[in-house]
Amino acid sequence: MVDTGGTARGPERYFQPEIEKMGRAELEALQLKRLKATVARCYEDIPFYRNAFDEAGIGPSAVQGLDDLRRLPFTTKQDMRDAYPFDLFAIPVDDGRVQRLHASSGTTGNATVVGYTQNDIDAWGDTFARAIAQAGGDERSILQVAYGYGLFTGGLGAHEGGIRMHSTILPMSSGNTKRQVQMMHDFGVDILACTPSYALLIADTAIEMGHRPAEEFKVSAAICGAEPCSEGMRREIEEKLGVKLIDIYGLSEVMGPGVSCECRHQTGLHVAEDHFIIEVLDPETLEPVPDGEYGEVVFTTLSKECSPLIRYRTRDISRILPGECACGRTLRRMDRIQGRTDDMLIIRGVNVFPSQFQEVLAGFSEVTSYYQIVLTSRGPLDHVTLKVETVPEFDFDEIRRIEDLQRRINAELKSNLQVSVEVTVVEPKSIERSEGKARRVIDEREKA
Ligand code: DLL
Repeated sequence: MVDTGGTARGPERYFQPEIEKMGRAELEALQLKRLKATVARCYEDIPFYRNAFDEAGIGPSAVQGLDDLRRLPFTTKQDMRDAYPFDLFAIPVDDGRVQRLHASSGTTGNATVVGYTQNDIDAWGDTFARAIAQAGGDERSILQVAYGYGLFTGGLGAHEGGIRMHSTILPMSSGNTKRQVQMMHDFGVDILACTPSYALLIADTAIEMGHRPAEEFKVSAAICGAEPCSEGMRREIEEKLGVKLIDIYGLSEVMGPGVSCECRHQTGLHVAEDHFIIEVLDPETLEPVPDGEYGEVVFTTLSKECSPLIRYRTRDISRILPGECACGRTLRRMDRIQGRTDDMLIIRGVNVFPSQFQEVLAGFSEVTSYYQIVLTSRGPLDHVTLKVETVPEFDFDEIRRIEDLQRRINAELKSNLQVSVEVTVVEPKSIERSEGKARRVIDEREKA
């Protein structure tokens, strides 16, 4: 753990400053060296890639510069499903080096399975340890891991970060929320790691239990990811818990939490560019979009031994944020995830992401961050109902106030997103709570 430099607001913390602040030319040289090695290994050891390269008429020596990445074939989630369970491994599973397996939930089709060697686990831990430093933590921190442990990468990814940082880890996993609150309070936890939905539930539960966490608890940061969190929801969690919420991104196919993470300036997520190359592409043409423009995020792994991936199409929508960050890190930043190409709703011809509803709701002090979008069929048309919960102080007995609030939210949605939806405000606690990723969209449309 190294403290270097300093800002008006206290010292900036880094876990691996030699990498996090590496000059661009040196970083790109490191990326190129690792990219060449990854491509060679994929070609040698994974028949899927050898075939894909051969089909594209390129050999492993095709990569001479970072720009040559564009000539390489893509990998999709379907490719990973088709490879179930181990066909995309560069190392045989029984070779003695594959230490751990994680898998996505696989609600539709086969799960995607990813293997980790000890080096893979260490690199993963390093990236989460950077997140701990970015949240202001160090080896003296008590880290409460309230992401689920198991095949989901949240729990064990955060846990590895705690190990690499030498923090004290409280491996709670998700669930048992009152106990989470009690231990957070009694043990003097200073960093919470969980999904934003769960952070909000923990905050609300603490308040219901009679605590004033923002004043009484030692917790000062929350490292939250795995699902979108609007700025309004971020503020609500920050105020209720008295923390700074750092957004962390990752996906099980590529590594798990730590692929990118905000620093305390909260102006975009620094990508772990020593381990991954990020590209942002137009999802239709698959051509790169200029920095600052939104597109589909594509990652190539640079250091993974067991499950390397070339140009993995994440379906997540973001953009590269140009310019330097005040924290001194040179690792480029991606914006917070706007949505996924596959969760976009088309409402009467207008494309919207569920997260855009969240942003509009953030402007209303009468409602909370608990909302749900219900899709139903009305004849040939899709009907959209937005259910949103009011704050406890809202007077539910006054029908006129309810109708007025619904009308105002509806008008705001119309002017911001150009969509017309039925807004229903509901009483506090009527929307299902989540200990992991919240279920925001309920699709009850009749299947044709
Ligand atoms: O959610 C890994 C993770 C765990 C990330 C804990 C951060 C913290 P998956 O279950 O495979 O892995 O889901 C990956 O979740 O493609 C995004 O659509 C979404 N996602 C992940 N992080 C964020 C985030 C984990 N910070 C999918 N903001 C990704 C918005 C996120 N969406």
